[in-house]
Amino acid sequence: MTLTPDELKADLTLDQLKELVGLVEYDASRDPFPVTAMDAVCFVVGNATQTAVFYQLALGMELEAYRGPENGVRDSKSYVLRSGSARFVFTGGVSPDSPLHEHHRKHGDGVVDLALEVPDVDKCIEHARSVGATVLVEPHDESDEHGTVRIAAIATYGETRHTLIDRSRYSGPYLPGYVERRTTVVRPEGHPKRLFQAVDHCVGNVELGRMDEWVEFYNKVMGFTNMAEFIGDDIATDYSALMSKVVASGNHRVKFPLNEPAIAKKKSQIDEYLEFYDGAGCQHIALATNDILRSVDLLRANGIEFLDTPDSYYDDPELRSRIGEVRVPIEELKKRKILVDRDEDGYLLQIFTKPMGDRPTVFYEFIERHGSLGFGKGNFKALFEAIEREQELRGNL
Ligand code: TYF
Ligand code: FE
Repeated sequence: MTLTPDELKADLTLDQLKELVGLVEYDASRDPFPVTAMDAVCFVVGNATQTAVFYQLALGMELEAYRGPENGVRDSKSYVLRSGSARFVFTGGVSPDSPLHEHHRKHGDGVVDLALEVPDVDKCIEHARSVGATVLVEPHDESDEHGTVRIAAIATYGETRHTLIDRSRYSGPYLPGYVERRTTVVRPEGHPKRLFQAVDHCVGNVELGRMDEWVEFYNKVMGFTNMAEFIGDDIATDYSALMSKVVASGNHRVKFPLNEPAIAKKKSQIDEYLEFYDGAGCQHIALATNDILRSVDLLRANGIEFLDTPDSYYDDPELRSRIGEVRVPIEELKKRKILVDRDEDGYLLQIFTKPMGDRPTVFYEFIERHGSLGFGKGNFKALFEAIEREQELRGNL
């Protein structure tokens, strides 16, 4: 297992990364579709220029690259932001007839591409095609003065895609066509370098009855394996109103939980997403931090709103005994509404934002892992109750 150039640039060590996102050993030589890491999470938004400033100010990200009319791309503006090894790209339409506006009218702000870094684009595409995947972009080279990238793309759920990128022969700020552009934001003194270090997992919401189809897609096309954590029928009807399975790349560097609505007593939060996103799409992105307390304090001060957790969650003696000792007194978590879960491998701290945009669709999770490779199964009940309280306030329950 080695670090990617992006991870090295973010001065993360392999040990730090293993702790941050929970990596496992595996035999890459038998992988039909080797994946190194997430390359970027790419969004189409209503106003990329303002979104880029918001993510710098509120989420502490650094602007790194840009492409737009000034570089000969008349139709769109794209801003590339980074925090540690996490890269987000925000694109908006410029000309009135840009197809990006059509995408935005339908879905609102959303994720269009979960781009993956792979060592061999052609091998991945050959395998994907042989098992029936839709190839959206054929493998090809793109070059500029910084070198060459090999690029292709396959379709996944909804209008989402996975671009596959081999950037081992490229040293530019992002991709050919982009120019370096640095943040003009001046951080207050004592501000930490970053509020999160890596993407931990990206969750997809798919239509009722289609979760297993998409799990099979990731198994067959991308060689991803199923992780132990899932929400089945039993839990679904009791309180979650959703079913969930998790697929992961060989070493777990890339983890994709998949949700579908369940027919329960209440309208599922997944149905609410599907209605307002107008189809399947990416629901939440979990961002790994090594200091969730500090991150949450700063994010709140920057105006980010989180889901509420009732005091009873922390006062529950069953939770207290199950959790045991964590790195801070439970009171510190209670003050900030941070959730905590423990399993056989260790524990994790996590918190969820409210939806980031106007529609009740995309949100973020912040997660600090201490050995646990899970997703906070012990918190599902408290979490889903909190989500449903918001859903009810919106009149969608
Ligand atoms: O990614 C996960 O599985 C956890 C739990 O709608 C979760 O973050 C699952 C479904 C959901 C919100 C959170
Ligand atoms: Fe999650």
